[in-house]
Amino acid sequence: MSHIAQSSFLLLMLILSPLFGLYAQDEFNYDESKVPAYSLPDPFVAQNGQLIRTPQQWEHLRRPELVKLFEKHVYGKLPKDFDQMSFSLVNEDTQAMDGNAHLKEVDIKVERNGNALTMRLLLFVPKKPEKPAPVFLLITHRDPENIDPTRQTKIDFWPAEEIVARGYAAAAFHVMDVSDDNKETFTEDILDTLYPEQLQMEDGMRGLGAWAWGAMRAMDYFERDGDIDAAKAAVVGHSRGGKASLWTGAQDTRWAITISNESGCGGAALSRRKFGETVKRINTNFPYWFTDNFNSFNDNEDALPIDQHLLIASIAPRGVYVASASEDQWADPKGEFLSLKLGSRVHEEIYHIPSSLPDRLPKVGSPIHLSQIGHHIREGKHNLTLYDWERFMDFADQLYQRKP
Ligand code: GTR
Repeated sequence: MSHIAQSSFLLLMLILSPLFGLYAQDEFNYDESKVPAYSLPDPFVAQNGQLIRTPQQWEHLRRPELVKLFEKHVYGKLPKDFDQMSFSLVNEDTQAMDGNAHLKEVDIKVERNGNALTMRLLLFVPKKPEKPAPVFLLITHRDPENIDPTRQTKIDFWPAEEIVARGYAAAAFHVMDVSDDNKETFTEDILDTLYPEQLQMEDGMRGLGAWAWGAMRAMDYFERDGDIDAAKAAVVGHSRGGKASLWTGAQDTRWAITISNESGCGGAALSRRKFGETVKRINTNFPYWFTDNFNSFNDNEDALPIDQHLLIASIAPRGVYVASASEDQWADPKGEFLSLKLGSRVHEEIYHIPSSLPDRLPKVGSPIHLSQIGHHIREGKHNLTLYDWERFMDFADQLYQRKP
């Protein structure tokens, strides 16, 4: 194609692509009356039929078996072995953000069988009001300029200045350091380098699992940094990052708060509702996010031994926040809310943490913050915005009993 023909073709595609996107997404169900009847696996009955009533039974039987079911059928099992892990401060600025923060850029290097993977963690620690500071970690797949360490570019997707102003450390890493968000190149980082055998396994780690692995390595660092209060750490992800964030919090009990922003299918939304994005559609478009076994549930959601409310339940008794957006029907705000409501029954009935959410979907712009359970639906489109972050910080203030 000539340059001119190529650019007019690209222009035409650009103009038409939103329409194609719309038509493609229109084939999916957005009509509540067409949601099929479904029954969900019970959080309180173990696979051997035992009723689960106590924290002991939850922690030693039901929760571990749920995590195993999600490993086997959805996200794959995270490899835990490595030979060495080291942390190096590659850049710092003790006077970042006009002197309000201490910037640390840390390389986390993990070695196994003579190979190494390095991921970059970005961290702004507030100077006030206290140290060690509680922290929010963002798992991001968006343009790296969203987490610009120089702060020449400031985007609400990661409002680091506002986070620091409220006394929280703002941390982030880009998923491409661990596994590219790309069908063709997703193996190029952790999978090819550290754990190639995972690719041969039907329940091996894939993209989302790799990103959760990255979040856990960031936590390994927080535990070693005296400026950070690792017992008050929140993991946050938007959309595909939110799926990874929930999978992180479900497995790794070190996180005080797990936050899902518009994570939808394969995240907070119930798969059996088939509202908006479906299991088949996500496996078709993003085969590299989930383990191969997840394909057997394409158009076959009822056969899943779990649904996403049990991912949220696996986080209990720790904090969980589910955020949706009113125009983001693709991610099924109602399915996300139901998952939170049903999953947080474990907080309430096993741990007696007040978490009874209303029966009906809460109104847009009316956040609910009940000790360990948070929810809101923001007005607007699929995105992570300052409004969302402010609500997450309100929730953390209340949970940690900090003065706003
Ligand atoms: C969409 C995908 C969703 C969600 C979203 C995002 O294309 O269908 O599952 O993850 O991308 O990450 O923004």
